Order: sequence, then C-alpha cells, then structure tokens
Amino acid sequence: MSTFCSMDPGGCLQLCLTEVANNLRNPVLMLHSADHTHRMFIAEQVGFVWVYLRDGSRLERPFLDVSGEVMTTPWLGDERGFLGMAFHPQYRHNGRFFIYYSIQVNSQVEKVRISEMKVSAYDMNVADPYSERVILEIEEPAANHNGGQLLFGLDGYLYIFTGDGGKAGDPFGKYGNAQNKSALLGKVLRIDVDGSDPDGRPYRIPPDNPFVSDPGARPEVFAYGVRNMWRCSVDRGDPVSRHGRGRIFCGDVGQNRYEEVDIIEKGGNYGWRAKEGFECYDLKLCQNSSLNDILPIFAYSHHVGKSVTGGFVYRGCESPNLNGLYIFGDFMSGRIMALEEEKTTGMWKERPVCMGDTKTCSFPGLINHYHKFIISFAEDEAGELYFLATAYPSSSSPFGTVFKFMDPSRRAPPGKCKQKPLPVKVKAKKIPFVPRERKSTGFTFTFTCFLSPPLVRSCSAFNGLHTRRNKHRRTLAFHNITPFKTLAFHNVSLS
Ligand SMILES: [Ca+2]
Ligand SMILES: [Ca+2]
Repeated sequence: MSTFCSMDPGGCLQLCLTEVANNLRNPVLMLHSADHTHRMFIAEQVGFVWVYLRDGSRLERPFLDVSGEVMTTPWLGDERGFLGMAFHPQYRHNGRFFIYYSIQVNSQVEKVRISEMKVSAYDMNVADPYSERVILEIEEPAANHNGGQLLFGLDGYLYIFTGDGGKAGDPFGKYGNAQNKSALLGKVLRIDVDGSDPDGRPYRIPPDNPFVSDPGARPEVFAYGVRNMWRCSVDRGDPVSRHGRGRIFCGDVGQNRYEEVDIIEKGGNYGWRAKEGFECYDLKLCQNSSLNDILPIFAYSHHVGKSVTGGFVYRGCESPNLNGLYIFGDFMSGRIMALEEEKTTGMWKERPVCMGDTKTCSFPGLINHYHKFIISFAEDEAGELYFLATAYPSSSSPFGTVFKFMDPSRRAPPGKCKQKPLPVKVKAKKIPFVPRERKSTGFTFTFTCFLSPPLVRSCSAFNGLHTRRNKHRRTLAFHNITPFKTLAFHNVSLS
C-alpha cells in the first residue's frame, strides 16, 4: 500500500484518463500489430477495422471491411457481430491475422466463424479482401454467448474462447455445453495455425493439448467449463523479474449472481454450469465429487456489476506504480476494478481504484470521466493500457470512445518511455483526431432511457445533446437489458 501515494481518504488509487479515439460504433477491440510501427487497430462490432497512427489520426480507408459478412443488428446488447481479432506472432514477416465473427447461413442457422486473412501486398494499412481462409465454424444454438476472444499464447498457438452457446443456464444437451468436452462451445480451444493437418483440417492439433487421447473429447479443447469469456489477455510479465509472463487472464461473464476473473490453465475445468463464481449453480453437478474445478482468482456479486469485461495486467512504462495490477471492468455498472497479486501466496486481492478528482487530473489533456458501457480493454505496443467504452451500446451508434489510463501519482522519468517506431507508409487520407470529451469538471456522461415497461421505447445518450422531461424517465435502468449476458431484444431508437 505504501508505494501508492495518490490515495483519497477512502483509500482508492486515483487514475486519470486521456481520450485517444472517438466516434466509434461499439468498438469491441483495439490491437497493436507488434511490428514496431505502434499503429493501433480498432474494430467495430459491425465489421470494420480502422488503423490509427501514432499521431492519433485515423486512416480514412478501413484496414478491413467484413460488414457484408458479419451478422449483427443495432439492438442494444446484441452479442453477435465482429468479435475478435489476433495478429500472428510473426505478422511483421508473414502478414497473417485471424478474425472471429458471427454469420447467418441461409437466413437461418447462426454460426461463429474463425478465419485467417492477410495484409495486402501493396498497402500495409489494408487487408487483402480476397485472402480469407476459413479455419473453423461453430454452430450457435442461440443469439447470445458467442465468445469472441482470439489470442496467441507465448507458445505460438492460437487460443479461441467460445461461449456456451447461449440462452440462460447452459441448457443444451444433458448437462450443458460447457461441461461437455465433445462440444466446442463453452471452451478455450487451442490450435496450431502454422501448417495444415494430415486429416485435412486447416489447422493442427498441438500434440500436448490435454484431451488428445480422450475419445470423448474434441482434441482442440484446452480448457472447459466456460460460460462466456469476454476479453482475455496475455501477461507480458514483470519487466525485470519476468514474473507472471505468459499467464492468460479472462473475465467470465456470470449468470444471475457472480462475475469472475480466471487464469487459464491447460486442461482446467472452470466450473460452469456447476458453479457460478465460487458458488454452486447446478447443485447436482456442483456436488459431484469428480468436478475438480479451478476457482476464479476473483469474483464479485451482481451488486457491483452484472457483466465482467476482462482487462490486462499493466506492464507499461509510463505509470510504474501500476505494474502488476490486473485492471478490468464491468460492462453494465461501468465500474473499473484492479486486482493485486500477493506474491508469496499467489492470492489476488482487490485494490480499490477510482477516477481522480478534478485537481488530481488537472494536467492539460487529462480527464476523469468516461462512458459507462465498458466493452473492452487494450494495450499498445509499449504496454500502456486503454479501455473502450460507449455511451450507448448499439452497433449503429457512434458513441464509442477509447480512453487511456494514466496514474498521476508517479510518472516514469522523462525520456525513459521513448519509443522509436518504424515508419508507416500511408496511402490513404488521414483524419486528424478531435477530442470530444470535456475537460474534467466533475460532469459525468449520462445515459438516460425513457422506459415504457417492459420495452425501452427510446433512449437518449446526451452529453449536452438534449434532455427531455418525462415522468417515466429513469437513469440507468437496465434490469432487462443485459448485454453480453442474457440477451433481450428491444426496439430502441435514438430519440
Ligand atoms: Ca450463441
Ligand atoms: Ca467459473
């Protein structure tokens, strides 16, 4: 505790923010390509990926446009769409990257598709639209819980995080998808995308996958008992001791009572639907002595938030006091949280964080407020931490903003965090970044819905845009809209 000086009387670690991108429609992820260009790639749920340069500008031409293939709707909390992307660890040399998105086949069957694509041979800021190679498709029995995380582990393998298929309580099959190792849903999958398989699969099974010799299991399964992991990340490790390097952290969205954070282990059973957080969900499965599940490193109740968004362990340079903290949030409550590891026991404890007050965040460019719906977290090539949030969670509403974390209590010495990015050859028009968030004033972005139960009739995101008096007006009444958890469809329009 003593290393943190910027504490308020309540004992929380005060953070400030800077706004780095805006006008985004449900930005689901932001990635760097690890090719020393320090570009950022931001994906919108509708199926666009945009390139952002170091100077903050965005290229007018998208890196990728698969909006014609992607299945999604503007409905609040629709969990279908463009959901995941990962650059190959050797992207700099081979230009390969992977995407994860929802599709609809014959206007009926819904699936998630994982594909490989390549960058254009002529423009480093554009994907080759004809390069798509489908790696895997999985049928989705319901519109929600479509997973969507892709990442490469330090082992060079591609990890795919699927949801349990959807509805509530993992109802499919005898005991649900998540505990069924012959189903690809409700899993962490691990595949080798370098080279094709003798059996004709477009990928290989890593020989040490945990269930390769289990005839009742799919060989792709790396871990199971997953409900709907939404955002996972690989820990870069402590910059000096390398402690923690390679660990994969995930937020697994809960059902009715608890949200959780997990560290993924090979062959691990993460408990769902036997357990939700530390508690039993399905009593019969939970009391089965063979369950042998891995408990979360942290869980919080629905009094705190209702849909976890997994984050990152901070390993950047600019805010040295954040090193080792796992920073994550909640989509529904807008809460940002942090966990700290007790090195001797390996236990994780919550470290209270809050937005700094106006004085703390008074430095030019800093703000201390953000949009409520936290969709994703991200890190840049240098390891600095960001989150993506929107004021209005519809894939057609451009109220998504990217915020960067800054710890005002201790900054790295001048010059220490200087980067030497490789040049980026730009062929498209650059659109300069124009911040929209106001300077810190204590004003918080508010989101109001006009409710005419049970349907939300109209919602208004207002930041001075407009307000309206209405006796049905309620602020932040979202009990029947639980995006990334249990889907409820509503007719919603911006008023
Ligand atoms: Ca689904
Ligand atoms: Ca669990």
